[in-house]
Amino acid sequence: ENLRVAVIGAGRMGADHIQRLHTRIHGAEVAAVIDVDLDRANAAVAGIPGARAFATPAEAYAAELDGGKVNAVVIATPGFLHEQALLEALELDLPILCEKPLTPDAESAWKIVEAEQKLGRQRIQVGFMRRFDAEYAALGGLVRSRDLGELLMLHCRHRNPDTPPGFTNEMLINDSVVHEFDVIRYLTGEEITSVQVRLGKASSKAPEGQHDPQHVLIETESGVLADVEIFVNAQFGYEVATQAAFEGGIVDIGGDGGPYVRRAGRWGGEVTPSFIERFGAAYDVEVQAWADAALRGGIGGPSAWDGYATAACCEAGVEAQRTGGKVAVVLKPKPALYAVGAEASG
Ligand code: ISE
Repeated sequence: ENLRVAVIGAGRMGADHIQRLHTRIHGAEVAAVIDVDLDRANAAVAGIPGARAFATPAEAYAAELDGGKVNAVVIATPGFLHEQALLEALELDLPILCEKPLTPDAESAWKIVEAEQKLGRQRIQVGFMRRFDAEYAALGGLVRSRDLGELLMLHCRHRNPDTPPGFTNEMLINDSVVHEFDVIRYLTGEEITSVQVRLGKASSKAPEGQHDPQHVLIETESGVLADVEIFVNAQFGYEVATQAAFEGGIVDIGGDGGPYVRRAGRWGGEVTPSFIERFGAAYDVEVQAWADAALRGGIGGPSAWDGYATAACCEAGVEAQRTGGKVAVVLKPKPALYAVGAEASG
């Protein structure tokens, strides 16, 4: 039996996942698309046989669709809307792929962890797709192999061309650096213990209310330091790259690839335009891993615990943005449900 997926939110990420599920993912099909903007939901299901548009998740869950009821959910609404959608889907015991962030703060994320514990099994996979990027996965393997000795430092560059309307100063942390929080935890296998933010010279290209770029300093349990340049109005294009310093060598990942062209007295190549292209292949692997695991009743990647831990980092990061201080990240004890990792964590 296939997964009959309801996709909640038909914005940029939702529309991308809908096409992915429809054209590239095995064992899953788009059964319903939910958006408060029903026109947008209708546009997203056009061309997908049997898929129907709804204005609310409750209507989609109640509907008798071709092949039966919805039996899995992808949540791709803005982060502040995730909590309610997650609780509703957990109530129905559906497998869930939730775009990042799980929720925007630690308290609401913990509520989700508690609801999942009550259910007694892991149903939520969080959309931290970088773990499924071939180069990040290879770097993770290198850390675990100890081939280059201990990992000591990470230098992360996270640059976006510009920001959509409504992108606040806090979202530099909650929506963008949240990926570094997750990937640093993934690479080191450790929790993050503190976050510090320095605001330097600001770009005049940043919209009102945003201080851009920012420099974020992150420390893990064993003392690995990671610095992040978060620069979300960098104009030139999209870049997510990391340099890792080990005891025995230096590793770079995430540089632009593709054809290197020499022509008419000039050399060059194409800059990646956005995260959709940069992480397209990673999203495919991520969603396939989720679908495969969901069909077996599990999750295939980062868990609600990862969503909670990164939410706690974000909260510390936003406080650090405001105060300029070094803010400790304090986590509640990890529940036994999350002691065993996902069957494949990317
Ligand atoms: C966006 O929501 C993403 O998830 C992208 O990966 C990130 O680069 C961007 O900064 C976020 O706004």
